[in-house]
Amino acid sequence: MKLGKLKLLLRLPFIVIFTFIIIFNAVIFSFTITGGPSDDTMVSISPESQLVGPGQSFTVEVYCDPSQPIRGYELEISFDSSLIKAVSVSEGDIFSEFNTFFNSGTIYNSAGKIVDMYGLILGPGNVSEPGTFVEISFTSKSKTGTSDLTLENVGVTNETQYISISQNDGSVQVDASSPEISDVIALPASQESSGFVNISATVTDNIEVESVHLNIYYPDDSFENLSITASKIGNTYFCNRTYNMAGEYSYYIWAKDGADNDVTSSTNTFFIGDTTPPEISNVLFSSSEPLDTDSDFGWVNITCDVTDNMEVDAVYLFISSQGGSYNSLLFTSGSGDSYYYNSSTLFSQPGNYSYYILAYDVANNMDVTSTFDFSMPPNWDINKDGVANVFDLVLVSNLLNEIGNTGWIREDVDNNGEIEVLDLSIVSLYYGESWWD
Ligand SMILES: [Ca+2]
Ligand SMILES: [Ca+2]
Ligand SMILES: [Ca+2]
Ligand SMILES: [Ca+2]
Repeated sequence: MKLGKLKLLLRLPFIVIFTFIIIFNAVIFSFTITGGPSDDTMVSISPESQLVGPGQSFTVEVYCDPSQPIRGYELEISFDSSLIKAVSVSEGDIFSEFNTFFNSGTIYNSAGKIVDMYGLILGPGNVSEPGTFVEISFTSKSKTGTSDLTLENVGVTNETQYISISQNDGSVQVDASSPEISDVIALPASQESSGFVNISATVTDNIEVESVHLNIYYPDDSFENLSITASKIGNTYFCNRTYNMAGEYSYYIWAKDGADNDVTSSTNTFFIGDTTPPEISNVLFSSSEPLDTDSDFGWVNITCDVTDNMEVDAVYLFISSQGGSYNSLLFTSGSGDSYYYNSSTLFSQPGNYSYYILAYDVANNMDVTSTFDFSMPPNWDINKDGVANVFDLVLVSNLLNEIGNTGWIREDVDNNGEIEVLDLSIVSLYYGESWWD
């Protein structure tokens, strides 16, 4: 007996420690499981929640984690019949080591219920490992909403009695609405090669946008599909980058929500290429001195410089005589950036002229100058004041009998190199005439 007592004394600390460990574990265990005391067998909907699209098949399992050996179960489940409908029930794997007696129950879709699902081990045997009681196939309808999946009348037995259980219900969310895409825009819609274009779109969803892609067709018809899901500010998704290939690009946005509902925006375009107009500068007008309507003596020369970031295509001179319509004439390309129009006939008719210069680059961008005026007096209006009168005669008379190069001054009206009475006669022929208008 003494020896027995000693053994008990020696064991006492271990007994105390083990007892403490058991109590401690029980306390911890009871806090880690929600929904019931630690000795409950857990019956749960798995997955606890899921997101599906409209008309989509999905499955739900009724999962069991026994706290003691079990050998039978029964259960019902209810759901929102406006959102989903049950298709079939099949036996789970929890008793797969045994022959079973299983009843898949009865589906009442209008009431949103499946009743009389049960299963048990045929003959002796029990199970302590977790597994599924049943697997239920559902199909979603076309309405958005969340259906609870509620376990009802759940019973689990061992060999002798129903055991205490705790249940975790679940839910399924039906997302029947596709994301919406708006404000699709590329800025600028026309950009220089290698310049930045920011393509953006507002994408929203009733639940959650899962992915947004930018699809681009290049001018050579090559295609690029870029995820822009991560490039967002608020609900605006964007892609700001450069493009080198010149030409027209088309693009659209594609978006998908978490339930695989997708949507495609309309197709828009932007342009990469030369968008900078040419520049006309240094417009200069020179003419024969003196002015002369005779093309053997008179001439005009209009020059300008035209530059472009890419390439100048053509430079035009537009001329209107006496307020009439404009006629276009092509400038000649000179050295470097210079262009000129040189003519002895362009202004050989007396009158008032207006002209301006217009330049195109190869991308059809245009620059135009302001309008310039030029007056070409007839040879008989010596002082170019618009009218032939005695003062013009006096000017010729002042130089009577002087000799020079042909047409060296306006007083040599007939350009024969000598101031003569004949020159006076030509002026007097037009005496009192005005050419100004
Ligand atoms: Ca949605
Ligand atoms: Ca240009
Ligand atoms: Ca005059
Ligand atoms: Ca003369």
